[in-house]
Amino acid sequence: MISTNKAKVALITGITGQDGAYLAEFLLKKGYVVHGLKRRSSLFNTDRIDHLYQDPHATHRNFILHYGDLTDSSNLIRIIQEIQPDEIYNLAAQSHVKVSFDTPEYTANADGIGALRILDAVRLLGLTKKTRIYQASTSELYGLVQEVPQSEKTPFYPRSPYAVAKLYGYWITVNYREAYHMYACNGILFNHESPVRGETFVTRKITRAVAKIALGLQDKLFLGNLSAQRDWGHAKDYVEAMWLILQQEQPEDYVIATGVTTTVRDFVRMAFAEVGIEIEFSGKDELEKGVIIDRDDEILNRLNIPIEHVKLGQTVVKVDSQYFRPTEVDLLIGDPSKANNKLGWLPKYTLPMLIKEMVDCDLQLMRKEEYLRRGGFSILNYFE
Ligand code: NDP
Ligand code: GDR
Repeated sequence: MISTNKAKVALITGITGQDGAYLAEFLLKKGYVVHGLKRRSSLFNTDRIDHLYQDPHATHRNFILHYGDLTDSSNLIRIIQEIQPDEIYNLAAQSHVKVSFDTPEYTANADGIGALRILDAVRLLGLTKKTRIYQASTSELYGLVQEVPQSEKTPFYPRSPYAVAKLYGYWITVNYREAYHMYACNGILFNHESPVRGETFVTRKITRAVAKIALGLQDKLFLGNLSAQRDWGHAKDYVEAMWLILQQEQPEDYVIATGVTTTVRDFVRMAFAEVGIEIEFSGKDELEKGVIIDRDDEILNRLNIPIEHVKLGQTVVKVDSQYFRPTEVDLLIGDPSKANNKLGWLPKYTLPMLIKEMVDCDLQLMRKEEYLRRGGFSILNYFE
């Protein structure tokens, strides 16, 4: 049986993703009954939410998962009808910008039409007065720089199939709000990261590599455009903003950002500095590389990192053009004034705090890998 003590009911699409996991935890703490939409996959894909899992045979549950997909209208309609949610957070998406160039049609279907399917399900089910909808819009909408910092008034110029699909999601949300008087809002969120960020996004790719290089498990980190600038915040702060957006009297769209921008190159420097390694970059474009020029023995000792893993003069970062995008977004820096003033939202994390948390967690994770490797357990060959 599902709890019915008048707790608010939320549906989160994309619950197995980074933001879905943080938001589920946040809403559960607020006393919500949380339903999540989960895709069927050939392997378990619930690592980020396993700590929230509740026995499906238990009498009272406030965390319930449903199989579903944003490309499947009938399934969405059935789940929404069954749950009758007070709030829907539409976070599900093919969210990788580079991958969207390889799978543009699928990305349009899931990220663009997916948003329409949610909105239209609520409309068709007669829930427009009851159900509030949050649409996960993105700073990628700004794309080619029109002005900085970017605010709710800055014109959009999307630069990838992902961003174009999200542009549709943005405008269909505005349109349904105006046409059917729905409480439907866009959060235009700038990049936000965490220790559970997907491993192929640049921040996590960097923090994982820093941990592996420090522990002698990897030699080099290959990256694409080091000059891209991003406004990076922490996912934990950003899911609170999502919730606040749905608690206002009037439905409106909000930019959520820190207002500080940093290059990928500086993120790399800061992440290595966390483990006591100083990097210097030299060369240009595809020939740019990062070399270890100094080390801080005190930090290395404190973190129990063997000094022999940190060789002065060693190249640890190289550029590989396979990570370049056909069209790039060079500079993102958000103006969160509206969210600060109207929602009272302020991020608690700074970028150094975020990087420290991510590097610390990845060091812990890689130590586990190192331990397994040393014990001969790392490679299980099923196919021998
Ligand atoms: P993730 O990539 O970590 O998570 C995406 C989630 O969507 C996963 O649960 C994934 O499932 C699910 N999903 C993908 N395709 C489908 C589909 N067709 N049907 C149902 N579920 C699907 O993204 P984030 O958590 O980082 O981002 C959440 C949302 O916010 C996304 O919409 C993203 O585009 C947007 N966004 C993110 C920002 C960021 O910096 N993180 C900034 C601005 C916007 P599975 O686990 O099975 O892959
Ligand atoms: P982004 O995030 O494209 O901003 O989209 P990502 O971390 O993928 O890239 C950020 C910047 O880093 C540059 N870069 C690399 N990126 C990746 N992934 N891998 C590399 O090796 C690499 N080297 C350099 C990229 O070119 C880019 O400029 C994220 C996603 O979460 C979207 O879903 C979300 O909408 C936006 O943030 C806001």
